[in-house]
Amino acid sequence: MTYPIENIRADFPILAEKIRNKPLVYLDNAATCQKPQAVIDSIVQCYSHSYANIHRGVHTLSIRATDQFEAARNKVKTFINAASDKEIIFVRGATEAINLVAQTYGKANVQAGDEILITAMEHHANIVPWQMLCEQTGAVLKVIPINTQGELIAGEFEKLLNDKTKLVAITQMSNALGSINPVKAMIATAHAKNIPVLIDGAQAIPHIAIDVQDLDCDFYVFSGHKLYAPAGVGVLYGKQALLEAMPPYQGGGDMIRTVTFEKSTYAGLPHKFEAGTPAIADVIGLGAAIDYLTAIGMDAIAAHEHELLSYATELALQIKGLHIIGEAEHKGAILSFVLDKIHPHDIGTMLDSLGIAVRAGHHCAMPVMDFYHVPATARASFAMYNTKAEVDVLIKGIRDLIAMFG
Ligand code: C6P
Repeated sequence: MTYPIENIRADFPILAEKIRNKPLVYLDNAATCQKPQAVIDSIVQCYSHSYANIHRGVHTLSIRATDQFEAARNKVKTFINAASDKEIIFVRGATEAINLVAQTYGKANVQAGDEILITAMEHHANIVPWQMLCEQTGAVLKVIPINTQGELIAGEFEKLLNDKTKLVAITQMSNALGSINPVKAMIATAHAKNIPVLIDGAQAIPHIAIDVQDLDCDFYVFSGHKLYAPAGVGVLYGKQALLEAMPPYQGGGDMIRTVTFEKSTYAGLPHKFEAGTPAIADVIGLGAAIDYLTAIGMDAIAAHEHELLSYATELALQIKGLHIIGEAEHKGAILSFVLDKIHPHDIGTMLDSLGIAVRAGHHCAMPVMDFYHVPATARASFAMYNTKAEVDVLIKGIRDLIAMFG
């Protein structure tokens, strides 16, 4: 079946926007992606017909909202093939999910002298929470190095795993480089030494079909807003036995069973980790995004984006003075680059004047910038609704600005 690109584009109202009198070419999808009408409608529907607080009221609206909220949890469970709804914890995003694991699983299991192992291509969200845990416990952060292509150096992971390693926390796909890591094999290697693994799936989830049982990861985190869903909601997947054994993260309403001034007891999973009123409509919106993606098919989306990346890479390589940052053999739809003599921020600003949105900066991955000795990169990141014609506009824009300023 041919990929229904025109229908998909028509589903995203913002793609019809003009930016500076030019058709919008939105290539900042790794930062956050745009929302299909089905997601926007689900939020309008919620606030128009089904909105009330969840898990609390006996009235009809509360029951309706609760049913839709829990239906979204079940959709997430199916989407990533978790074994149970109890393994799906709604949080604000990938960042909160990692902090949750660090401050609950980490505090309960990590002691002075222990090690947490990450990679050199992590986003700050998968570095800083572990540094904070290390400061609190006296544990040590260890880092798997990368080569200049932006791949983990073969053999280094195995060398760094030892009796002191208490957790491995790795990104499935780098936001700064696009590299896709062999996480399934790495999880098996860590498990052979009884070490649990957290996968940061923030970048991978919109591009790759995820099966957490097949990966056998212990924790998997992602944000809704990078998956065509509203911002403010994300998911922590954890294996049930691990989540059961972990202490709660925050205290408050909805996460308790009983409360007296002397002692409180906690609710079961998943509510133990969901203190307070959640982003009800946004969770329902996440469910709608999953329905939308499932109808198109993650494999079809992956194939389309792969084609876009190959096309963009081929054209970018022909531009003199353009250097791609991140040339891993296995890559997701991210093209990070620098230009001779033109600062990435200027690239971003000048492309904006042509209606093209790219991100320019360190991408919350400062250690990656340090490794490549660049202050920043320009980053074009592709989504299910982008086209080769848009890649052509980007490439022409880059060529024009080199001609003007290079
Ligand atoms: N990367 C980017 O432009 P939050 O902010 O919690 O939704 O996601 C954090 C996060 C964690 N891991 C990875 C690999 C990420 O890419 C991100 C977010 C965005 O690259 C915003 S900095």
